[in-house]
Amino acid sequence: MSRTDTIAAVDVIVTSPGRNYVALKITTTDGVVGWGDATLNGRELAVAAYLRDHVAPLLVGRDPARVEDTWQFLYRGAYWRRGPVTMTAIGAVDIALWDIKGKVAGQPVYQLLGGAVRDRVLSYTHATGWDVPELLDSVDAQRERGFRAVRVQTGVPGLDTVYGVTRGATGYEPAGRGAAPVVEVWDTDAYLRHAPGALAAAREHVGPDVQLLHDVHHRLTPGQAARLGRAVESVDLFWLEDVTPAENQEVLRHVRRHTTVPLAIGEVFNTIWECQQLITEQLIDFVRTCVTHAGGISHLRRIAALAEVWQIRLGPHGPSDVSPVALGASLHVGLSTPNFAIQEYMGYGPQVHEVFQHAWSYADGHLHPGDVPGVGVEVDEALAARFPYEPAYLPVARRRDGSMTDW
Ligand code: KDG
Ligand code: MG
Repeated sequence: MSRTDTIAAVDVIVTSPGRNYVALKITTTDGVVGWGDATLNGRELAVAAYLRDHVAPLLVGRDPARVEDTWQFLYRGAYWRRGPVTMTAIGAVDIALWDIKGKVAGQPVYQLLGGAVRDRVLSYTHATGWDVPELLDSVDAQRERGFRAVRVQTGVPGLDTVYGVTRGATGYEPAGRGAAPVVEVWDTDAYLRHAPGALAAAREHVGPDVQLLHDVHHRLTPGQAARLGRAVESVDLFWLEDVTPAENQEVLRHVRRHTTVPLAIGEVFNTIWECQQLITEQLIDFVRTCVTHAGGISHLRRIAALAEVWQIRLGPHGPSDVSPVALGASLHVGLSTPNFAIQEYMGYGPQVHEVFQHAWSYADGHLHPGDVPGVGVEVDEALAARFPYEPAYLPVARRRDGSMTDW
């Protein structure tokens, strides 16, 4: 890169190869292209507009090498702090600029972050079954694919729809295509009666050597969460995720007082400031912040550094709505960050792999970001254009009495 190299163009690409993604393309005057992920599930177009209308005009003419200064400029310069739309937009720019920096240096991003501290990144995937026998089959199938860590979710007797499970299907995709969200009926008591037994059955089935995880998806009060934690202690979970909505983080103290089950929280957090209390009061064991939604590689590294002081580890969000660009970026952090524990890897449909050509790879329960310069994910723009945006929303949840609850 010449010393006069500047950002020449910033383009936002919205594509739907099976599900919606927003990709950010930054091109320098030397012709180097960096890719970022700006996908915010169910609110994709808000981030696309934020980037197109408010960020792109500010980036043109800037020095692409100034990654941290650009982060500070977009964060402090907006005046309005935090929030998923802003932080996802900043995250996309940050990932794209790290991609450019790596390509200019001829190095994979993890080398610029200090080099590898491990040979590969442990990953977990999803097992899903409407009932326990179906779940156990699904766990077996994921173990055959080499996974040593598996998230287990089942249907709940009496409920027709449950987070993490699709009746009669092997895969699960949370976002539903259509002009409005699907309404799911939720019953916490039915869930609490069923979940401990299903998790115990999974443990009995796999024996001690497989890591099992479970996502409660923000559904419980602190008292219910404490009871569930106690009830599943013998299952020896790797983590129990999002037991409460965690907006009021104080309530996690109650959960901690009653159970030693490892807690993971943070996939909906956007900055270090939402993580701060949970980390410094040791209310969780794993931070789930995602490289896209929490301000990119630069900010995820900051969260990791704070967490390291408190012996808390990272287990970033990685469902299908976190694009292959973001997964690649997360893996560069994973390979180079000592307190990175595990990467969620839900996997993608075949069209996604065609649109997003990636150097990262999966083998034997682990992921590796690859050794090409930059982040290592390129978007096939011509192919992406063949999959236009389709309205899609995450479901909403109502209790049996019709009142809204957390999905
Ligand atoms: O967009 C929301 C989904 O990504 C989320 O529901 C998935 O909770 C999730 C997980 O842990 O993967
Ligand atoms: Mg989750």
